[in-house]
Amino acid sequence: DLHPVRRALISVSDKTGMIDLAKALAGHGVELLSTGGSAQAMRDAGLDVKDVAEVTGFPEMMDGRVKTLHPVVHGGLLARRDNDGHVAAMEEHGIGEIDLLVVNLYPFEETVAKGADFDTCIENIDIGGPAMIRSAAKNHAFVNVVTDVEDYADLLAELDANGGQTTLALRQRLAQTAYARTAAYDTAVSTWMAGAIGADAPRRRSFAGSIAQTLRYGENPHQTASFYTDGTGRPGVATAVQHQGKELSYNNINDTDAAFELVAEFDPADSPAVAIIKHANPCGVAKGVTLLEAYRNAFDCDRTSAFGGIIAMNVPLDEETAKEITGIFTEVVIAPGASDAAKAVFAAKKNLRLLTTEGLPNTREGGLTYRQVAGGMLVQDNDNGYVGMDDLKVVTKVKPTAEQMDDLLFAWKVAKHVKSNAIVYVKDKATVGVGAGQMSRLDSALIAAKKAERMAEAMDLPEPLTKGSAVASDAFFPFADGLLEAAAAGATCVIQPGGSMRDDEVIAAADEAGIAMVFTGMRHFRH
Ligand code: 93A
Repeated sequence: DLHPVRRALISVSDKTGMIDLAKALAGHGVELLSTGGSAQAMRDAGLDVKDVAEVTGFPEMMDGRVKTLHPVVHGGLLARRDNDGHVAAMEEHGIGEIDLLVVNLYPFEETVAKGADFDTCIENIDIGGPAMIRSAAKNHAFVNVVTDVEDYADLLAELDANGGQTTLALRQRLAQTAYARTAAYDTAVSTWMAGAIGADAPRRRSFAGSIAQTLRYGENPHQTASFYTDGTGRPGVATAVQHQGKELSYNNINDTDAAFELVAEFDPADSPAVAIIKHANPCGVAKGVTLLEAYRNAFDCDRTSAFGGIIAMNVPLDEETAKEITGIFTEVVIAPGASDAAKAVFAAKKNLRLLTTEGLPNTREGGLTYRQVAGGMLVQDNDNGYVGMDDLKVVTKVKPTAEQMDDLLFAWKVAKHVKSNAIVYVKDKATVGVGAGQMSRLDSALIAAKKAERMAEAMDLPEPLTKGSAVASDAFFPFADGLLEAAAAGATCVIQPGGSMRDDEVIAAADEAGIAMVFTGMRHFRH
């Protein structure tokens, strides 16, 4: 199954490594064909190269829209070398075999990411490139198709090892990679277009991703995994710069995302905020006058769980906070920047990963989330729902004070990022108890209160910080029991969506307990 490479067509937008590749091919006696810019660059490097236009007998036309779309090119890529009819057709029409196609496409994804206008994006949709890639990949029994600069080395290694020939195994792998590339490319175009023309979001969209990293393993060591970026350029773990520390793991990436998306709910112009995440749930979130204060208050919510956590902040990391963070073991810190002094503090902690981003994600922005189920996929708008002061409806006799309102809205923002059933107690703009992921809302309320009791003991406080706290519930209380549990833990005000059949009972219970309650009219389930 070895097949020689005698003639190659090179047409690349990203010209990284192209000259070295072309020189090595010439060294194996391979004839080089190429398109405009690629041919020019090769000629400038002193290589002997023939223009595709010379072979087709047609000039590149219509601003390059038509340059390789010709039977002389596609016949040369698609003809089976072991089929007499195909060989006869080649002879009859003067078509020469093309054994190697090297193509990378117009940078459509990068053009979109740069925020280019509609017409510019359209102009950057490559047509001739994907057509050739698909032709060559179909005929991989004879033809090599290289679409990734990373594969140049493998190709050359085979040519060196086999006297200018390649194995079927390599051609198969290259063909599979090629189809993955054209599939991702078309999906990127379709996803962009859905947004550009305002198409109903979850319909007719599919995931467009490029592989960014092959991970050491998945959620568990026996699972393989990789990380894909979607080209949206959203600030976060996918676009962050890693300054130090080991490679991120699957779980690190998942938790870092949860941490940064949560902390981005808090406007840095208002005050610094910190979120500490364990297993995708927050074990402490706080605002502070300084970043250091925010970190300390977040840490005090659950000092035990914070060990080995992931920390996100909404302002650049400073030196004092960096010093404080190094006091315990932390997996990852993500921030919209870090001072040189802060980086210097972290440099001593080799295993601590520091990621910085260009700004914060906009949590109000639209987008899609995907979740696989056996045999299918669930696609929905991301939860960019927002509740402000004006959206709240006071339903109890007692009204929350301005300070309680602040804590209620803070608790509500955190609850949005806690796995359901979520109960979040907050005091003075810091979480003091988080109940996550329980099958009953009552249990979440109990667990959160219990954790607050334990922290009070550990910190020698006279009473748990849930005394006099604000509490948020991500969905309505179906019965009064969950609310009564929160009241028993000391909550004096409640925020919840409302909308239960038994709202009247729940409101009556709140009135009886003398606590204030507001309805948001919006639910924040998160599963
Ligand atoms: O505009 S196209 O869709 N029409 C074509 O016929 C065509 N053939 C190759 N784009 C086409 N290409 C693309 O040109 C290749 O995929 C590659 O990205 C680029 C290389 O152009 P140049 O060699 O002029 O830099």
